[in-house]
Parts: sequence; C-alpha cells; structure tokens
Amino acid sequence: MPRRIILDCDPGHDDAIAILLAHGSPEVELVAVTTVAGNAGIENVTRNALSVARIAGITGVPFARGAARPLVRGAEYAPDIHGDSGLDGPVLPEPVLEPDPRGAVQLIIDTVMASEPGEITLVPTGALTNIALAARLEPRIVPRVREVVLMGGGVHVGNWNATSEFNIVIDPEAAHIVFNEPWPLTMVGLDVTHQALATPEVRERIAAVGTRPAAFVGELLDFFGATYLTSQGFTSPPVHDPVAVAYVIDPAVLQVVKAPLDVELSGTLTLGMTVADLRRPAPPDCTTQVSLGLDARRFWDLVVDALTRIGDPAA
Ligand code: PIR
Ligand code: CA
Repeated sequence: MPRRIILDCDPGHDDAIAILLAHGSPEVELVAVTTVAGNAGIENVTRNALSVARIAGITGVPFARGAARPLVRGAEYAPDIHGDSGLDGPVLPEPVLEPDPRGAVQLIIDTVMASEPGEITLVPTGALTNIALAARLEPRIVPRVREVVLMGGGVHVGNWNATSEFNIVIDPEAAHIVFNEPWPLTMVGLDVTHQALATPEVRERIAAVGTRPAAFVGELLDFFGATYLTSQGFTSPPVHDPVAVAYVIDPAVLQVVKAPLDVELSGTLTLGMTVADLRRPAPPDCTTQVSLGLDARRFWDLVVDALTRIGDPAA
C-alpha cells in the first residue's frame, strides 16, 4: 500500500522538485497538493504548482490555494532565492487544472476526515499556516493523521537569520501550533537539507534522463544554483523540500533521533528558532523526531528514479 500524502507547499524551485519526486514514486500516492504563501505570494505559488502539475502530467489530484499570509505577522517572500514569481527561470506552461474551490484548509480537513485513521501523512514544505489552521478548525484531524513530515527548521543552523529557517520564521506562531500538537512529527531541517546538494555530478545524472520534466528540473537548478551562489555562497544549491518526501518514500535516507522540539516565539535574537532537546534519553512520551544525517546518494537515486518513471507525459 503506498503511503498517501498531502503535499502542502509554496513552489518554489525545491517544492517543484518535491512534487515531481512524489508523483514519480510508487511508494507514495499524492492525494492532494495545497499551497501557502511563502517563497512568493499565494497567487504566484498556486499558479506555479498548477504549472508543475502540467509538466509532470499530474491529473486527478486536487490542488487548492491556501493562506495568503502568516497567522500573526506580515507576509515575507524570498525573491532573492526564487525570483519574483517564486519559480523564476524556466518558461512555465499555462496551467490546465483549476484549483479546488474548497481551498487548502478545508481540502486538508476533508481528505483526512474521509480517510481511515492513520492513512494520511502531511508533508508541509512551506510555512505551516494551513496546517495550523486545519488543526484549529478541525482538531479531530490531529489523532487521525499518520504523521507530519515537514521541511523546516534546523538544530544547528539557520538561513533567514542566524538561528532560524525561512519556513518556520516567517510564520513562527503557526509552526508553534504544529510542533505542539500530539501527532507524530518529523522535522527535516537544514541540518540535513544542506547536504542534499545538486552537485555537477547530480545535475549530470538528471540531464541524462533526457525527458522534458528532467530538462525542467535542470532549468530550475540553473536559476536556483545561481541565486544560491550569489546570496548564500553555496557552490551547489541545497534542494530542501524533496528530502521530506524522500523520507516518506524510504526512511533509510535520514538518520533521525527522538527529541522534544519547540519553536521560539519571543527571542530577541532567536525568533523562529527550532529548539531540539537532545539530552538522552528522550522522554518516553516524546512524539517528535529530528533529522541529523542524510544518505545523499540514496536521496538522489530516488529523485533520478522518479524522473525516469515520469518519462515524457503527453502535453
Ligand atoms: C529556500 C527557501 C526560502 C528561503 C531560502 N533562502 C531558501 C524555501 C524552500 O522552498 C524550502 O522549503 C525552505 N524555504 C528552505 O528554507
Ligand atoms: Ca518550500
């Protein structure tokens, strides 16, 4: 039985690759894609998600537009990394799917409530606004969700300020809600995603797939690589979001440890920091775990295999 996932994202170059990885992997079934403001505004990231659906040949999966801004704070975008559109670089095809009229939060609730307990895994790869709203609006989803596997945070590193990662720091109140609900939660943070580097060898393997979706990934990485070099000094860009999907496909890609996790809401230097209590042993009732190591070879194999399976969908 494939693991049924809802991907809640803000495409975003790495979010786009996460969509492709999920779609091309038989171990997971994409049951919905929901969007949230983050890398760019909600209209842009929703349109981007729908364009990626067309490139990937995704049909029959609902896509829905979510929160337009964080719960408490003003919107913050990442144009230095993702461009003004959120997905600058490749020419994007006109979407063919229409967004689901229910919107992201209701679609998440409906999907979880209509499924068996323990069936749906939530994979957020943007700010946690939609997930927090869904948990507040329909708390019965919390014990029903199998687990939350999110890209965000970092134990030893930040990217938006010295201590904090973008997805968490732009909506720390939402992250606080999600981290403190009693569902099993795995944090896939910068500690591991900064090891998921699209090196020249990786790019070579992707190019060798030889399909239109693989060429699209190449174009995404051209842009993402250039901005990551100028704005953050990475010679190869870290491809964050697919790592969360990869963990659902094959948990052996990550080394994880149980640890209580929380999100700083009142720090003067540390707003949005994810704090992991790594003292041993972890409390027996601990429901959260944190990733500390990545098998990069295994991860990229999954991405290349997914692209190979996707092939060249009919335009
Ligand atoms: C990546 C992101 C935002 C800002 C920077 N500098 C880099 C996006 C990615 O889409 C990923 O989900 C997460 N936020 C990494 O911080
Ligand atoms: Ca993202």
